[in-house]
Amino acid sequence: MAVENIPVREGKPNLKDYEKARESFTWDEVKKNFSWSETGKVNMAYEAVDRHAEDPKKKNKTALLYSSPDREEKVTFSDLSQSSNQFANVLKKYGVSKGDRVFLFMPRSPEFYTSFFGILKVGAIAGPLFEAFMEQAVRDRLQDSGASVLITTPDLLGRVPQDDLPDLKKIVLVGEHDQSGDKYIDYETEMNAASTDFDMEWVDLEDGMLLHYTSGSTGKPKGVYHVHNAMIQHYATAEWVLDLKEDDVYWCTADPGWVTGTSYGIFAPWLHGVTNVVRGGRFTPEDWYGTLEKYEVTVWYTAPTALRKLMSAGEEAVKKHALSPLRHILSVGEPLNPEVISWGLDAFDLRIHDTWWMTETGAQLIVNFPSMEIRPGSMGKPIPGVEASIVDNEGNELPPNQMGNLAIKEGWPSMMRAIWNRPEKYESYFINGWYVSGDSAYKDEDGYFWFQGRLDDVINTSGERVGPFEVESKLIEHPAVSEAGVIGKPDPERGEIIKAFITLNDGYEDSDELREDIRKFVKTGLSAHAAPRELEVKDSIPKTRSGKIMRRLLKSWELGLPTGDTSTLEE
Ligand code: 6R9
Repeated sequence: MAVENIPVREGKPNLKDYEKARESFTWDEVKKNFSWSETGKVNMAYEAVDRHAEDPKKKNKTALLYSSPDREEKVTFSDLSQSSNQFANVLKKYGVSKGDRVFLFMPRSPEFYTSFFGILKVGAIAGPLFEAFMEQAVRDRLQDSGASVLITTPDLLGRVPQDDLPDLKKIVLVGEHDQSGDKYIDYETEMNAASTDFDMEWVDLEDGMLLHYTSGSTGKPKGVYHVHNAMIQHYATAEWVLDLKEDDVYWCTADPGWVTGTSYGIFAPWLHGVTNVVRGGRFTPEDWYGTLEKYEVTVWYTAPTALRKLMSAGEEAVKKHALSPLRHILSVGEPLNPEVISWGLDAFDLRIHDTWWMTETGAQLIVNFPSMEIRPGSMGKPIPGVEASIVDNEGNELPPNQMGNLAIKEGWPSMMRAIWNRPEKYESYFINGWYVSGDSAYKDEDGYFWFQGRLDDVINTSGERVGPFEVESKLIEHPAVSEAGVIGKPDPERGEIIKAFITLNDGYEDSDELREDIRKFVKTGLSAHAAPRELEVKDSIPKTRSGKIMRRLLKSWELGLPTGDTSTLEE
């Protein structure tokens, strides 16, 4: 069923015509909003927190509205400024300095945000990890980054490797515990003893701020490295795309282990001094509608997988709640189904605005502005200061309506500056001055971009990127599994689900119990979202002559599609 284009809505949103604005735009205009444009001294923690804490009109404003099933808290800009100063003092006391990597492996909580800004204040690089990670996933990231300090909770400590991490000097424990020894730092004790004054470590715009690990189709997860300069784009897109204003109550549902949870769950709202809702705990439709209602959320940034779940919870669920303060909804992470947009019109009487970007791009690049007609199924158009195109494999631009590589002209402010430890990997993203995203798309005659799929094999399940290689590696660690090939299989609710094809070692027979045992093994060894929902036992796994698993072929078989070129298939 085709969903009709949705015209611009007059009324509350900012209807500035950004397509016009792009003609004369330069990023220098945005830089004028920051004090560093005059002083040359920069730190994201200053612009997002301390600047508001210094402002008599803003210091007692609620920065963080935190709630989880068993805890509720309001944190002002002044509170957050002081507590992050305290934590910066703790880090400094234990020798953390500029450029060091400090990782966070903990649930969303006020302490998370305090620690996060404490890390930035000493000039260190923050590495947020999903709390769902299992030991191997934590190990890979701590090893590659060479993190010297990890902040975690006693509950999660069991998944922190105790060996093979020579760089890891200290573990900060948030919450009651019975660990002793030099390696452990008690958060509460140290915070109580620490001063609320701290001399900010001023850094350069190009100094490191953040490492986000993300999965590729081969090899270990890669560390995408971002610098303080990214704030220029976080600030601008918060205004243009999120349409944030002084008295908004903003809720970004993303976990800070995902780039959306930092760029838009921390930086974008707080650079503007906007009240930010953070909800911990598991997703339920009732709870999410309840959160929107209770905090009178006005701007909401979420993901298609959540919207699809809300949609399947039915009309009753939404009509029970008073959501009239809500005025703007946005989505990111995977294609936004036209059906969901049309449901949103009924459920909220609002348009849902799709946005496209990646961990590597650091901030939104292709979006639906409030000032644009929405074409359901399209990701929208590039923001001012960004040139996007469709190119062939040599980096030549293709004409409208032709599918190819979605690519961005190098040089936007929030672009990653490196892949940690892997310069050759970083270089491989760029062809002929274009950053090549790995997504395929086309552009229509009017400049709207339409997503087609991932060009590599990375799986996107409920908005989480999962590398098949990671899952395959874990599968073959199971004593029964000989070989494994993993693909993403289209799924109406989750975007894709993980399907694994395996061969068994001698002495093992296919059975429901065995497959369930293997699933559990991946779940506890890697993470719940990486566990295959479907598992099929085969006699062999197709591979190339050089030994690479042909996932493309597995996928074609699974979906009953033509198999394409199989010349490299091993006999
Ligand atoms: C922010 C984020 C990036 C990949 C990207 C693409 C997919 C993101 C999308 C979308 C269709 C959208 N993706 N937004 N696909 N429509 N609006 O998601 O970062 O986790 O690195 O994923 O997600 O495939 O290449 P990340």
